[in-house]
Amino acid sequence: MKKQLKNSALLVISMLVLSACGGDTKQQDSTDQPVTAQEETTATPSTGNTLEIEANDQMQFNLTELKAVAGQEITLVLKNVGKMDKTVMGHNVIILKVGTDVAEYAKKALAAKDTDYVPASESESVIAHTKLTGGGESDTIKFTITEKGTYDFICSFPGHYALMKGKLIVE
Ligand SMILES: [Cu+2]
Repeated sequence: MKKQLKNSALLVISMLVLSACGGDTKQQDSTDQPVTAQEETTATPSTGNTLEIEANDQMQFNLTELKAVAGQEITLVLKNVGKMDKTVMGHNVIILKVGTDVAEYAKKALAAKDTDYVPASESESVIAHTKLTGGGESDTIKFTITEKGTYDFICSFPGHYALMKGKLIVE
């Protein structure tokens, strides 16, 4: 009889411990959720297929990753938030086909001053590109990518490609 009581007391204690543990993990879950939601909003600041990217006088894009949906028209806005003239600190966005040798493309672009550093000989490698912008200017382009994949984008102004590059992820 005494033994039985002891056993049931142990059972109650172990159940309490178990439920306390369950409560703990639930609490952890609810605190984790807002954090992951925040991460998602910072990773994909653009909604739908309208993408906006900024370029500045420090030779930087504000984003290194853009996300879009395959098969739907993409609107890409390049905002040059700098102040310098396009002859000294010009910026563009060139989206390249998968398999393009990006370094080689940038090299060819160096010699294409007459066409704003978009080499005509390499047009087969280009999906879309903005015009060359100077400080305070912007350009909007529209294009569609039907194949899902990860596409390189760069600014082809001489010397910029090393810093000004990123990935367009099409899903
Ligand atoms: Cu640039």
